Amino acid sequence: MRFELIFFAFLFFHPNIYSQELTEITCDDIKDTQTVSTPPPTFEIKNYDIPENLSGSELFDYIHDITKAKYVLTYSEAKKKMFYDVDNTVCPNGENGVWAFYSNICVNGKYETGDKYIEYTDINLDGYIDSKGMNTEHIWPQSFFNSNSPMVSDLNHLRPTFTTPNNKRANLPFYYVSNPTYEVKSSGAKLGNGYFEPPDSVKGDVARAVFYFVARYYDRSVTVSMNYDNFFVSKIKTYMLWNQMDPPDEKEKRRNNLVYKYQGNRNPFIDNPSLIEKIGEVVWANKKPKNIEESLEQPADTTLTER
Ligand SMILES: [Ca+2]
Repeated sequence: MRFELIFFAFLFFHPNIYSQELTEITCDDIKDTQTVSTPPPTFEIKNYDIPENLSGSELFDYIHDITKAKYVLTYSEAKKKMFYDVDNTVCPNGENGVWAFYSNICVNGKYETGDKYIEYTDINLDGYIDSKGMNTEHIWPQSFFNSNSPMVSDLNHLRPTFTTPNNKRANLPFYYVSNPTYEVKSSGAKLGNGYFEPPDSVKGDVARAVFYFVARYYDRSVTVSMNYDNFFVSKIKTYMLWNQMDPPDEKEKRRNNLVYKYQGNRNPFIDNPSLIEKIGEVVWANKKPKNIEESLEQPADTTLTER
């Protein structure tokens, strides 16, 4: 008893204890947001002011620089923001809900976790009932960057999907599929021939997210155990076409603003899709991620030139 009293008196009157704690919280805030209990900051929603005269490589570099996030959410925070706000809009019945990205189906609700947006019957007509609801799709697959931060939590390339379409897509490149082995009949998403074809409703969204990812992260290790040529370079023309075929709709523009609110960055190709053309196919093909440049120097590696 006496010992406890002395101990609490020590805690109460010892100024160093308090200052030390305060210092630790400040450090954690900078290096690891996961341990901080204070809510993440939010930013006043703004658009980028991109000089009209920029094009090609200069425009690519400019976009690379301006799209750096002002705040990196933890992966768990990012998922909460996505399900509760960023991708939580209005369903056709006028109530809140989340659109399953590859299924083009809206599931009512306002929850922070995907498992609450349950598929009770096979509403997306893919032959499976996703009783575990939705999870988080990384348009640029996590395995290509070892689930590292900041890529893993960057809402610009995250989307809510039913669990089965997400599993089926796995880490496949996006491209047209002619003889599908799996199909989401509610939307037209398909799997086959080593590719995943997103539905027409989000082909442009996929293309703009991929172009954003390359511009933002080409200087990071984002091509681990993958064929960059098959995944991106040989698909640039197709992605450019998808960008034109499926221009940004209100949902995509709204989410772009909300991403800015939470991360302090946005996808400029959603604000102005013509920037993709202005950078140009050749520049997109030549701005290869760092580890690709390194592996290209090894003459034995032939997989990179495979089409
Ligand atoms: Ca289903």
